[in-house]
Amino acid sequence: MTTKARSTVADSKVADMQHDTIEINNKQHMTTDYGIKISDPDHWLRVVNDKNTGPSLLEDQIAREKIMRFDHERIPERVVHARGTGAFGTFKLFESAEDVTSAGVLTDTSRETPVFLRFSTVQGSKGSADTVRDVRGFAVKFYTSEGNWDIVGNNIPVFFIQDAIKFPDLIHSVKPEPHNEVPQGQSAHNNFWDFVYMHSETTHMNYWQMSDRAIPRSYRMMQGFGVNTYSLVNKEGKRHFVKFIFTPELGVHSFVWDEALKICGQDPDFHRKDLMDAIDAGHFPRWKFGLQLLPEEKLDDFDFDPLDATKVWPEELVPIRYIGQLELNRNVDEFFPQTEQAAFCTSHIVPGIDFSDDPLLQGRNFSYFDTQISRLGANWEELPVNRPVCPYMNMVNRDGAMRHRISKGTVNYWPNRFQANPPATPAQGGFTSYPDKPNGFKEHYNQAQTFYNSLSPIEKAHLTKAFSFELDHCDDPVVYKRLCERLTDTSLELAQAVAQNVGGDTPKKANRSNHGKKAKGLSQLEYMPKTAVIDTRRIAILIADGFDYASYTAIKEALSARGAFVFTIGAQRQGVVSQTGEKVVPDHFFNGMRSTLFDATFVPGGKHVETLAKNGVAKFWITESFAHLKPIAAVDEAVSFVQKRVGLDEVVVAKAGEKSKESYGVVTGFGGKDVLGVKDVTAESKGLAEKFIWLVSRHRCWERELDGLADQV
Ligand code: HDE
Repeated sequence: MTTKARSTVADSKVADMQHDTIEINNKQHMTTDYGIKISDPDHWLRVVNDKNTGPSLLEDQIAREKIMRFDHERIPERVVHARGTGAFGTFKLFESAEDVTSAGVLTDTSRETPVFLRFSTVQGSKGSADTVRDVRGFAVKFYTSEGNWDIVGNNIPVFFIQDAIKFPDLIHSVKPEPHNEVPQGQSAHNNFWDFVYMHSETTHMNYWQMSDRAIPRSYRMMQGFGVNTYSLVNKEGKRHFVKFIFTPELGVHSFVWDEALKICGQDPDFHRKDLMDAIDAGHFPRWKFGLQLLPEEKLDDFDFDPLDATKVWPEELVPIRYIGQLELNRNVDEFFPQTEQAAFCTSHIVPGIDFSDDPLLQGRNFSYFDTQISRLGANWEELPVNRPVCPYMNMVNRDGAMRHRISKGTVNYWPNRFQANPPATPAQGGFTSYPDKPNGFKEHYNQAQTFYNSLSPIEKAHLTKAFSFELDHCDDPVVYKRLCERLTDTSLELAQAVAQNVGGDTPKKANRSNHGKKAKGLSQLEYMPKTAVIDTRRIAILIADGFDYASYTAIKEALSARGAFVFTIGAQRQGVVSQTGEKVVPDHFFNGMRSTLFDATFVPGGKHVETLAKNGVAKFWITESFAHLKPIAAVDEAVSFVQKRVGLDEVVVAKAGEKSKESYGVVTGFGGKDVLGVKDVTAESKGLAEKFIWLVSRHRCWERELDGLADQV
């Protein structure tokens, strides 16, 4: 038995892990862990009487190994970011940054550096749902030729607190409450919002967390931010402060809230599967890798402290210089050793990269190493997924539970009489620290206001709803009333709307006036690809017996040719027969799926609409897709089916004979397969299929919500 076909991208990490990889097959007999062949894995050794009953014997060493091994299969889950998934890939540099750093990984454009990336949520346990409202982790391990370099980032560029000593308080407040271990996978509860009120420095991050960024459509459609400020040091010893940024090729896209909520139940592994499926199908997700660089002497040139992790460096002041590309191209072979045991440390840097005095980073540098020791043991860095691909040896660091590397030689200390395992000078690649000076931070609201001001109207509406949802789940009036008051520090309009929804006193005046500033790169709509990219978008085609085969095939081919993942959802999976007699075996039957799991829906013509019109799932599919702002297309007989399900005069459909009409993201037309040919797709395209593809590439039809036609989001 072999695992599913994987990409065969060759890299040094693949070669390294081969040493520890065994292929399970039907030729190798089952053995115990100490190597003897097993003849009966199914029965415990017993003393039996003539009725074949009797006690089990402790003597059975094979049964005892099996059970006791099983008893100890679990390790502690991560204290935060417990729920996650990862994949391997490659980092390529297209522009050397040697003007600012001596690090080989950022200067040698001929290299391909293997990477492992783990995505995660923060609050929930290991078995919690993927699509909760939460910050997402974005942790990258670069296996460089000079040692491992970890960027342990998030999909939001700022953090809740400024000082690492507050981290246990923050996490205790957001995790399930101590008296009843409730709620799971949510920040919507008294303790979190109580903490937020008590710490005005959380305001900026809070705005991001309540924005659509916290309900991403896919891990492949999120940005990644290193958040903390690091340093880059070049050959001449000159330092630049730096922030690391990853921007996805597919754009930054999110669910609508109702959909994210439902998927938690309908498919709790949605993001995990989405990533794996895309990689398995060869649609490798890619991110541009960028640097924001600040020469050391400019540190004091701002009206905020650049080393404060609750602040972004506005792109207008510190532009992003994109210098490389990260691609994920290989799924793991086994989850536990390659993802659960993957362990990151902010303190893992390579020469040419250094820390800054950001106190949050300084605290993290202590915490990560420490937590890995308790989660995985002292030798966690020897585990296959964690060990470097470059030669490594430290004869002082040895022993400890589960040490399995064998160091030959008679000394285990430095200095020693043999000069064995000598340290390296900087010229030989030895790491040296850059000397630093301290700083301080006070102001907490300006950038939250800039974030709010920079959002599009639709994003502002979602933010208002998100704050309202969270505070509606707080039943202690002290919590929600004080929070509504706090919102007036950033936006009176927001504070008033939220207070009305959740029952706070409506604030009459703002605590601080709005400075009116906006900044680039904060609204996620800015990252929309300019062309009609529908790569990996999940599109459903609904059919029942009597569907029009020609238009079904035409649209399926057209969408698949552009890289979409097309799924046929039929009345029954035994087979659905078209009106011209062709049989199609659907991927799923109606009740096995829900509209929430797809980005768009197409309904071909044919008599099958009579069946669709009687099927509750099919009917609700269209209604719900419309409510979730998704593109819907229908041809011929299916036009009136869709029109009825949408049921709104504002949404105008094609009249008989009309080839194509688009209204509020609903595309309709008459002419069977003849109206489904695809030429160039642009915003101006008029053809039915082209219009549909363009809409899918825009992700959602926001006009529906803005005009009040879909208020379920
Ligand atoms: Fe973490 N964080 N963190 N964090 N964090 C952990 O380390 C911690 C912070 C982040 O996929 C833990 O291995 C402190 C910021 C990610 O394995 C722990 C502070 C950012 C992951 C820890 C922070 C992060 C973690 C738990 C405040 C974004 C998952 C398990 C000073 C830049 C990594 C573990 C993975 C995990 C501590 C703040 C991101 C306990 C003390 C800021 C993506 O060590």
